[in-house]
Amino acid sequence: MADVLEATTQEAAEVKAPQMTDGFHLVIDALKLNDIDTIFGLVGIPITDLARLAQAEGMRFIGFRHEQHAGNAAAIAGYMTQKPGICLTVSAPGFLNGLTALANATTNCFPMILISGSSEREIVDLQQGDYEEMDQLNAAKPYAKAAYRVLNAEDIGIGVARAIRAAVSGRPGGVYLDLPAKLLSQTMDALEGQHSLVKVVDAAPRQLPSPDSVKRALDVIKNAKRPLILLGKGAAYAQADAQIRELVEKSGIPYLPMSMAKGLLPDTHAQSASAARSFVLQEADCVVLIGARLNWLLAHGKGKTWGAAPKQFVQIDISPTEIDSNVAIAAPVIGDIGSCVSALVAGIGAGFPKPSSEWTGAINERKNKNLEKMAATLAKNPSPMNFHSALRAIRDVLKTRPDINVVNEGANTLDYARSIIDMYEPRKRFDSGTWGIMGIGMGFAIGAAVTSGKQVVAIEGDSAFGFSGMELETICRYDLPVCTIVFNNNGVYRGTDVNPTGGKDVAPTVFVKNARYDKMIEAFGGIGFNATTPEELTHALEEAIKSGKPTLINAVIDETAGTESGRLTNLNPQSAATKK
Ligand code: ADP
Ligand code: TZD
Repeated sequence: MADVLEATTQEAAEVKAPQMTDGFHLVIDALKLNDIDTIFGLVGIPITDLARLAQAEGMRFIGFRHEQHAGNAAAIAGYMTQKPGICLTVSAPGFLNGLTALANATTNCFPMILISGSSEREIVDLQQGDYEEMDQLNAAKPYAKAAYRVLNAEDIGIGVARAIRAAVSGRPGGVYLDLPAKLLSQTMDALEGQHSLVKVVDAAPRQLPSPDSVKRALDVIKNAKRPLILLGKGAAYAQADAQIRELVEKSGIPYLPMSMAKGLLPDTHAQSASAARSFVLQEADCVVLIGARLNWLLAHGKGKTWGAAPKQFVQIDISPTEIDSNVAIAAPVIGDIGSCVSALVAGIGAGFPKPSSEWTGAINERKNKNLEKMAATLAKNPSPMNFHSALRAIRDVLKTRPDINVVNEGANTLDYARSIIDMYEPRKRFDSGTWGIMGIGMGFAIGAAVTSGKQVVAIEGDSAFGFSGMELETICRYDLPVCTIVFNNNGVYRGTDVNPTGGKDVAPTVFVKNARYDKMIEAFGGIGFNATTPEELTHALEEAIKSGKPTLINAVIDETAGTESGRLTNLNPQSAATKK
């Protein structure tokens, strides 16, 4: 094994010549054959040479400082492209660091493959204490859509093909592929090796909905008085943008986008009911869910959020077991979103009833009232800056650049940015998603920048930023056009809590006061800005975007401005208990 571990790329190349190949080459060849051109990862035993070889063979290897962020980059690349993003890690601890991202990808239905080197089976299974020993396959299983191990070089092609198909077909998710060190150095005849590779044909086949289910759905919609369409990130993922627009516009039904579905239709679209969200959720009598789950983000489809009006749900999803997960679904339509939405559109002829002007009028009235209220809040200029005045400045700059990718995490920073920053193009907003996870920031930003080649603006709470802040070095190393804006309010949620004992330790939510996050990026050659007013923030963001360079803006926010847990206060046991 020591020989394997110390093998250099040159040695690996020698093993290959003239008619032999090895596990290292077969893995790279299998990925390339399937049009995978980028690996996000972090090297070490036993996969350093795999990364070297990938680069030597023309793939892009983006090296990170922590595996979780490499995994998040891979996951968001998968979401953006419908091709599984690849994350490569070392054994046990590296694998576990990547596993968080794999689990998050599975939870969010993002296709990715976590490829990990692993220790020798003989030693791991007898628990004899190998270097970085761990039963990785079994550790991955509960958190992955599928998990495979390859033991023989001739099976690498099949292993990679299975992983790709599992990641992208049906409901997308995270797949684990376990590659023991010994496999990588196994040799075999080069020609046989080449023949063992598999080019996956039709990795995510279309799944047509049954005509009965389409008819049932159309009947439910037809009979509704106050219909609503709810677009989730599954709808954005499906890349059925034209069909979805046609459904919305042809039916005339008002719609609400979930956070990552913002921009699927521009947020300024006349039928968007975002500014009247609470009203439409309560008042609608028919809700057409398209690639959105009735999980906690939608209050499980019941309770106060959904009001007293009885509702019928139509749900379009590729996963049949999603149906009736929280409430009864009157009309499930199972299939891929493109096919299902097209089938619905085909059934909406000239005689199909449009929503009444009573319904759309009531929504518009509510929208206008709320927008006016919001405009008044946004127009204020408190000193120090608060979330609203800072986000107003960012909104106005981003309005001029609809092509920019937006990454967003934090508590207040996430909640306010989601509603204040309009999106105009699909798949440009990437955030904490289904788990409400902190730490996706720099990984998603790097993944989005590498995948799109375009500018990214990451709007980050100061706590949220801390989870992945070291990846600023990665951003600088690859000279990526990422502008990170840290909403610095001196702590988690806010910076004003005090230790009730009067002791030396600060309160659990408090950070170092007046930290200068902009100095961090300067350490790696990036450009830092410090902004204390909306005008300074506007100027810094404009400069940052103009430069196309790695930049970070330390946006100084009033430390009293935040609310505990942003808009999720009801999930805190303390506040829940007090409410009872
Ligand atoms: P959001 O958080 O935006 O509400 P979710 O992640 O909860 O969205 O829901 C996404 C849903 O989309 C999942 O139930 C998933 O099965 C579904 N989905 C993903 N891709 C497709 C597709 N191509 N066709 C149909 N459904 C899809
Ligand atoms: N750890 C992880 C991985 N995910 C989490 N969601 C949390 C911890 C808990 N948490 C939140 O839900 S939001 C948040 C934490 C730590 C940070 C909020 O502070 P912030 O944002 O500075 O990022 P605001 O805008 O100041 O509220």
